[in-house]
Amino acid sequence: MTPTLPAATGFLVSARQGVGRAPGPVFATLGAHESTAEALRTQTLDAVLVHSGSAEDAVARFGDTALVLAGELYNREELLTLLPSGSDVRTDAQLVRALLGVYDLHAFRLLNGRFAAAAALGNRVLLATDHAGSVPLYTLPAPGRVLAATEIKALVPSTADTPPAGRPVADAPRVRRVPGVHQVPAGTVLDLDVRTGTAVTSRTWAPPLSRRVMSEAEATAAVRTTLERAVRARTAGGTTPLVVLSGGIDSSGVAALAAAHTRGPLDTLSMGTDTADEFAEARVVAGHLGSAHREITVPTADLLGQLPYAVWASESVDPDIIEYLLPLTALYRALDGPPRRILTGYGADIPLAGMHREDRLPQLDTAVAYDMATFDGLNEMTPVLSGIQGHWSTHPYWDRDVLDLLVSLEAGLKRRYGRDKWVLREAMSALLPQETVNRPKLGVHEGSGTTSSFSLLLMDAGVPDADVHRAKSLVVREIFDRVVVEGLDPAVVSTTDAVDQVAARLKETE
Ligand code: IOT
Ligand code: MG
Repeated sequence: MTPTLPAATGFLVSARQGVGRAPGPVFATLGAHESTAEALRTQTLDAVLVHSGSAEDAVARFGDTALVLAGELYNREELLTLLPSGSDVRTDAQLVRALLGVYDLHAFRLLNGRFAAAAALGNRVLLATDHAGSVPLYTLPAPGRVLAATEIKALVPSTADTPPAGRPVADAPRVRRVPGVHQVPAGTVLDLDVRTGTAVTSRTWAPPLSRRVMSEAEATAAVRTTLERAVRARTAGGTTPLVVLSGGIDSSGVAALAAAHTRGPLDTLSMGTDTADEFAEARVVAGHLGSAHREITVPTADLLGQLPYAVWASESVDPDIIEYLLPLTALYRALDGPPRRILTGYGADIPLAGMHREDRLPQLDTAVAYDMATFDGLNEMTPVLSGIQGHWSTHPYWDRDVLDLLVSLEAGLKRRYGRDKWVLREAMSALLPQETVNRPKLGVHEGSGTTSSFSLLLMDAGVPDADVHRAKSLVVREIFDRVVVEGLDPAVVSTTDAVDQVAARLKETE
């Protein structure tokens, strides 16, 4: 049974040996805060959970082990078969805790989910991400005290609370301008000793490097079945999901599969701006599926004004990623009302090389290999994006099983008969109108006019054409320093001020 939201959508934990105080919780994720303290034999685990009503379900305690989990699992049933029958396991946190008892940190190799976890056992602290690092996790480890949180801003020291000197963590990248803070990589467990603050890193997942040869029929059937299972795992239960629908094959495929698992009509939502939209294409799909469909139009000036919210939520400094996330941020912020479970088509273009508009197979597979080797740390899948409005998002194409399958298909199945994402289009062709199945790719940054209007804003401020991309990067960093490092409210940070500053700085250095 999948509730609307997971038990917790974020956390700040402090594991320590002696006495001390945990820092005050600062999150962009909206929700009630609940504090818990678990006193173990040799350490205390303090946690602040962001939750929507059942915080206790996100904590599991047994003997000398305590675990907190933000997010959810998608392979509960198969995991339960690994435990003795009659095991007292009701929540995902209890399930992971029980698996830790059997497999220790190797339990994390078994999970298909969207989560970040922190566990205290003996003198150890385990910090774990899902295979994709889709719920970002950060740590500030020091001798005697390990801090960890799902948002960087929760680990930025306030002036009242001078941090202990952080320990370097091998293989975990440092966070820009926040001393001592590291990001836990995707598909990784950090095994820290709370006495010394030192960490040993174990990878629990890696993108497939090999490619599988399959017949057309075999490949399309596998894609259909695996994706169907991923959508079902994300929609089981009583709540009607909301699919954010562009009318492209990725989100339309998710919507079609979700409609099949939803009692009553599915909810779908599209956004556009005053300069561009894909409303007509999305309407075709909504009409075909009989969904309760809504359209939201965001004026372009408003859209660009929300850049500080996109950076605040994603804590990403990659300008291309921010351009994909900005229209989605605006969409989620406009989604008033009770918390929703949101399904997206995000991420399909990465294993299928949909962004590359590439006809040649060697180049296509180079793009897949490159993108799978570089996604970590970009935070494009973060749940905080919709979390700032109290919603929970999940991305079926980055389900562990779907991703493993899509990445590993030989390139000729991804590009075939002159069509991009062929195997996905073919797998979905019975469920969608032919015009949707055949529609060429249009990125969200293009369909909403985000890329061009952001460029225009910079050029109007005097940035020469050739410097626009670099200027975007500087603007995003400038905003990151305000809303993440300094902790300013995004409502008081202005995109145009950041643009003007960057334009002036570029002029000086000419
Ligand atoms: P795109 O594939 O256009 O959009 C991602 C998802 O956002 C869609 O599947 C849909 O669920 C939602 N969406 C997009 N446009 C709208 C809209 N107008 N209204 C409502 N919902 C919408 C960028 C991209 O092209 O997004 N994302 C790529 C890959 C990123 C590259 N990252 C990387 N190399 N690490 C993707 O695969 O999604
Ligand atoms: Mg897409």
